[in-house]
Amino acid sequence: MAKLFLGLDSSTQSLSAVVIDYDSRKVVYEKSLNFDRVLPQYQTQNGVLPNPDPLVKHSPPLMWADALDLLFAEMKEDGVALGNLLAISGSGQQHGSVYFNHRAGGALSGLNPAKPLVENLTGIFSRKTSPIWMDSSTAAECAEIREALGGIKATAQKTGSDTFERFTGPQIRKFYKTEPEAYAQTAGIALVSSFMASLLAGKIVPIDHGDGAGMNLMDIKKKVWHPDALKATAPDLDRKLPPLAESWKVVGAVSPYFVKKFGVNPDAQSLVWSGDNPCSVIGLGLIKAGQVAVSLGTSDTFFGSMRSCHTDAHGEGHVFGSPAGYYMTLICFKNGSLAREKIREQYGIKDWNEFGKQLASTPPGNRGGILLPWFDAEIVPRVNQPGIHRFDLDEKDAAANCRAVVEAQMMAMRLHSRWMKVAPDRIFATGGASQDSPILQIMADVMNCRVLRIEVSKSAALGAALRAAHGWLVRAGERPEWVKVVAGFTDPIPNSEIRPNPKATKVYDKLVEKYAACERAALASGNA
Ligand code: XUL
Repeated sequence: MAKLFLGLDSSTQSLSAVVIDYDSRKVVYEKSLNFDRVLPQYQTQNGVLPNPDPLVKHSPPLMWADALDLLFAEMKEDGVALGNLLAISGSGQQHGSVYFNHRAGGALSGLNPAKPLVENLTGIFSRKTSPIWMDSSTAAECAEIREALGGIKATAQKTGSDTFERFTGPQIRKFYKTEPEAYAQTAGIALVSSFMASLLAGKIVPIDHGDGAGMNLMDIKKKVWHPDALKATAPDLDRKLPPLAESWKVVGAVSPYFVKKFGVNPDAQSLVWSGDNPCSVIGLGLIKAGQVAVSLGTSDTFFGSMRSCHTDAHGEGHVFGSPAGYYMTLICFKNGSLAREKIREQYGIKDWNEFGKQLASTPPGNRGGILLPWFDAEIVPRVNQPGIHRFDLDEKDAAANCRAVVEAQMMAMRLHSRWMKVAPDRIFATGGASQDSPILQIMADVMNCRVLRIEVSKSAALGAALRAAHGWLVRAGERPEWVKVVAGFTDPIPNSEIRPNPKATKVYDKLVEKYAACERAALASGNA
């Protein structure tokens, strides 16, 4: 019988499923439900509730539960062999939190398949809506927690990251400060990932080390709740948080609700879920320490796996637990495609092919011309005031400006990933702009590293399915090697390797120092 594993991904805008056939190394089913489209009654826009305050971004947790019911109904209707599933795990948008009252445990263990899931959950929340990762309304709480923990460097050393507005600890503190009664009635706090896992398991389940690290509450080295961080955040937090667990922990059989209602295998094992980025690390095959991927999307993210835990003293990057056992890092550059597109539009360049030709017509190093493309407020480096800065660069020179935007992005990656102390032997490039070889050539030259393209759709859901397979094998007493678990599912595109050009690399070894000085000058000028 085929060994089937299900991976789910509860993201900001949708809930997705990927089913893998482990022995034939194939994805046999994929489906995505868009919240706004299939559940319009929750009135979300791109999965988020409208709010007059632009800094506040919440979503309804009942909508995520409703989507789970719908997705299982669709899988059944589509003929997915749910009765043969061996294990299920999932991935959740990171940082978002769900607040339960004392009725939650009983409701979860007694889920009635004759009723919709949401009806079963009526009256179990002490807070109706969940703040999500897009929320940036907790600047005051970030400052308070950071100060109590001893500043940026100490906060990062203790919890893996400096305090960030979207991280769960500052969000919990804001809830405690603004709604103290509702906070007092909160018996349990879950992340999106552990909330969804609790629905599937029919009980409150642990938070894994991958997603737990995105809270400013977990001791990143010991992987237990950090007493100083709990104290700095809100009272009685140790009683409200679930335990932490390894990402491969099996929490029990799937709830009878899913067995009776949709015909899921009663022996199917339910695992803890993890965050979408830790799951993507697996879904992109980054299982060896030192492996790095760059996703060139709306924003550019640089993430990879790291054997021992180094944190960023400047507080720009994050360290999370990797589901493969070590650590993973994540650096998010907001001005990714956004900045590339703005430059392309500004110079009237019709498409990316043409943009690539402009890059090829200019020399590596751009004759010393530098652009800081902070069209939007930037996360790394922290830039609150958007602005474009040019150094030794003629604004009228279209080709030089095209090269400058890409070189700046790659040099920012090189500079701001130094703290990771990881020298990758190859970088996997994914996301829309990874189709463009001239962009990848600049990446290879600046980073002095081979670049390979990898195209995995739904990398978080695939990562979750692979985690389900791994956890099931561990439970069966096997010692599955991650390299073997991901083999065949996460291979780079054949013949996509781009090698660094040694001459160009030499140019960038020097230019990156000039770039760093330009960043410092722009930040010091107060315009940034
Ligand atoms: C990571 C982060 C986002 C969310 C998106 O820190 O905030 O990538 O996980 O789902």
